[in-house]
Amino acid sequence: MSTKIDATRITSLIVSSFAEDFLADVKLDVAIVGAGPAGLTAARLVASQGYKVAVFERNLHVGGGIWGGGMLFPRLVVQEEAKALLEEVGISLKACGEGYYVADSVETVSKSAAAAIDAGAHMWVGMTVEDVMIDDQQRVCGVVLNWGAVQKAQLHVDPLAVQARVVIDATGHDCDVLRTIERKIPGARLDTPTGGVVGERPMNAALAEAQIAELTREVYPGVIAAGMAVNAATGAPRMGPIFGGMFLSGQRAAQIAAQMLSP
Ligand code: 48H
Repeated sequence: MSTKIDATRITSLIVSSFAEDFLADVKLDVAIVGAGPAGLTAARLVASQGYKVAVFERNLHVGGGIWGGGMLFPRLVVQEEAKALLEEVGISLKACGEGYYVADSVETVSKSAAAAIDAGAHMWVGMTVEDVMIDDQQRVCGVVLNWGAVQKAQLHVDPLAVQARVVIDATGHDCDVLRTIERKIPGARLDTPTGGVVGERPMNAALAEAQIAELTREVYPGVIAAGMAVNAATGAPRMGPIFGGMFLSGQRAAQIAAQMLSP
């Protein structure tokens, strides 16, 4: 039987499928903001434990800073400690000696995203987290969403809200969720050296990579910071295009989320 093409049928399939899937994600165990290496790794590892996970990404594509590699050369370097996290999703690594490995950016994005989806994580692209929801104790209990395009066009459109038991700020250099908390919750104290967003320090790749998994933690009640967002929040140095720490931080964030969710 051949398919009888009907434009209005296509329209209704798109809208009804979107509505059905989005409504299923209105109450989550974990909302992950940002689909870079830290967010995608956390998504895969939390979802694989059976938790209900969705990733919200403001761009129409996932991958964050992976695509650009180092200065637009689409390659990433990872170190020995992170090797297994890439290999377990099927990314081929070129061994370069002394514990260095090189991965292709397109393969890394594609396989990291596919593995997170296969583990059960849902991906919502083109959606910006513009605010958080808080409960009466000022704990973060969800994210407030708008279309990325609405934000870019600076339209006055009110957002929608999604409840989450844990939120992971994986927004990279911006640490957007934590900055929102600092700006909007009077007296909010983040678990950082200053109680607020410190801002990332200049490059020290060795120190940054050594610290990042350990720095990954619940920075505000209900919110874990992962990836570059941790460095920006806590005043740690940047590391340039060595990406192992991003995967390791995503893994640590998934472990912390599972501890927070376990009864
Ligand atoms: C929805 C948002 C929002 C928002 C931002 O930048 P990323 O790749 O982040 P990480 O931490 O996973 O990886 C960092 C790495 O890419 C990097 O930049 C490195 C290693 N830099 C070192 C150096 O020295 O420069 O991904 C973050 C994602 C992006 O896709 C954003 O579009 C997205 O988060 N995002 N999505 N709502 N409010 N803010």
